[in-house]
Amino acid sequence: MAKINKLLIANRGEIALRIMRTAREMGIQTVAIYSEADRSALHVRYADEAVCVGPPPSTESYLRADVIIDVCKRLNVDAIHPGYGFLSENANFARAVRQAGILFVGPSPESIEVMGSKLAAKAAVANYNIPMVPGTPSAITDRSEAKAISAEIGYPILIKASAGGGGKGMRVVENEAEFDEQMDRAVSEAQSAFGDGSVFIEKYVTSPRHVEIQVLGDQHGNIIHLFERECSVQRRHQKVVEEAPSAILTPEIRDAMGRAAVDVARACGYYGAGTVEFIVNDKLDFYFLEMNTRLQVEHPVTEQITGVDLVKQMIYIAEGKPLSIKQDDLQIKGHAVEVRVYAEDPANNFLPDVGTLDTYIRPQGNGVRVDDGFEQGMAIPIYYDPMIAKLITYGDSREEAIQKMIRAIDEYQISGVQTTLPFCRFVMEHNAFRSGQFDTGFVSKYFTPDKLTPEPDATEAELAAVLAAYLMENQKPKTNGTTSQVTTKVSKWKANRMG
Ligand code: MV4
Repeated sequence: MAKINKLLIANRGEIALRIMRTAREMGIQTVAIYSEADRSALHVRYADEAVCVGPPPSTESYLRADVIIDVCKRLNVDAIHPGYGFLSENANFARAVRQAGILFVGPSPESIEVMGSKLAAKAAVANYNIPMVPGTPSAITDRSEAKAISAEIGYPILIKASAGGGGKGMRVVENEAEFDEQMDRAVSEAQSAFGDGSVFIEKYVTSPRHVEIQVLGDQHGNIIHLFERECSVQRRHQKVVEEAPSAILTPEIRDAMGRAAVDVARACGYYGAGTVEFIVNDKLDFYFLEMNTRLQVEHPVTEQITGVDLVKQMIYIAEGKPLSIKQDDLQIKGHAVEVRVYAEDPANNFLPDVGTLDTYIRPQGNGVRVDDGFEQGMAIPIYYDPMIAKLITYGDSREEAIQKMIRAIDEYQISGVQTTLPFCRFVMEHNAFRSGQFDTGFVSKYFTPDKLTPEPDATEAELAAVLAAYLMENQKPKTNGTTSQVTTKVSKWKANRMG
């Protein structure tokens, strides 16, 4: 069994820090890589060693597989954690890492490859009785055949790119008259975006919920699931709010989805942390869509409700250890909600608003977790994803987690850039969200910029502070000789501490 003594994190920002924190707890040395835009980033300062791998554009730095592997050889790195995005789902990278004799903290290149193709994934799970949306099992080659199948399953249908993901290369077809035009678009989009024009057809499930199951597999064939995350609050395929558990699943459906997810993982010989994505319709029928072969942005909500450190498990798995957690050991405790804080202006069509964090004060207190990679005074680079932070709250119940979230959002102080915090507050306050009765159409159905409650401006806040100070002053007990004893008497311990 391998022992990882030194880990390189091939990523930046909050996830690089998140991974390094666990590595440090495990006594593992950490190596950061960074681009010229990230010289003073927190992940660079946190690491035991840090190496600049190139200019700001990620194609010249965070995506330079060759440079990163060279750094590993030079610094005697045992393993690479890719985080999410960048090289995390690149089978060729995972293969090159393996060939260089370095451990990849993630699945095998073969699993990444199979799940990277929607059609290969469908083929892989074909023998496992996994519920799938009716459609074509392979790439469309014959249009008249495809039209016949579409007529049979019934319009509307979806044309999806096999190499696609996250909604890219997807086309809704309402009726047969639109078929050819949408087909041409889908194929050319898929060809130019992924270099692979293969597309397939699925019945269009209207207003679905997005529910995903976290799985962990070891290299000995043991696979467990860590329940679901509800990710239906999205805008343009960008998740905004995630929670665990889902407000709508019954224990029976949760169990069935969990078992289906484990089967999906088993079908591709999966090891590491992975996420099996399902859509759920209004009758709570669920269908397998795709598997993400990485640690996901929203993993903290699963950690909060299970008490499992997913990064720690990933590292053990990469070392070849058998899973120490059994399915029956796991239990959902409490409820967690995550909101993504982006440097985007929700009042202006979520336009990225990069700039400097003139004020940056995190919320604190019981049940609040902030995963971020910034400090006050730092600039948000234009080259990367504009996510500033993930704000996660945890409570005994969904209601408590939501109340904590509203409190935490109100405590968060950010100036210098517009953020999605007011939008997240809108979601938390909304009846549809509160009741749990929402789907992937939530944002387009309910949100318009006029729904944002304006944040108190500076003059208002100052006025409030002055007023508060005045009121406090007038509430102080009148001092006299008899009470002075109470305030001046200091214990020996405290006096010593105060030096
Ligand atoms: C679907 C669907 C409806 N019917 N497939 C979008 C992202 C990609 N992972 C799959 N997606 C969808 N596939 C069928 N057969 C609706 C979506 C979809 C969606 C899925 C999850 C979360 C948000 C979504 C937003 C729009 C469409």
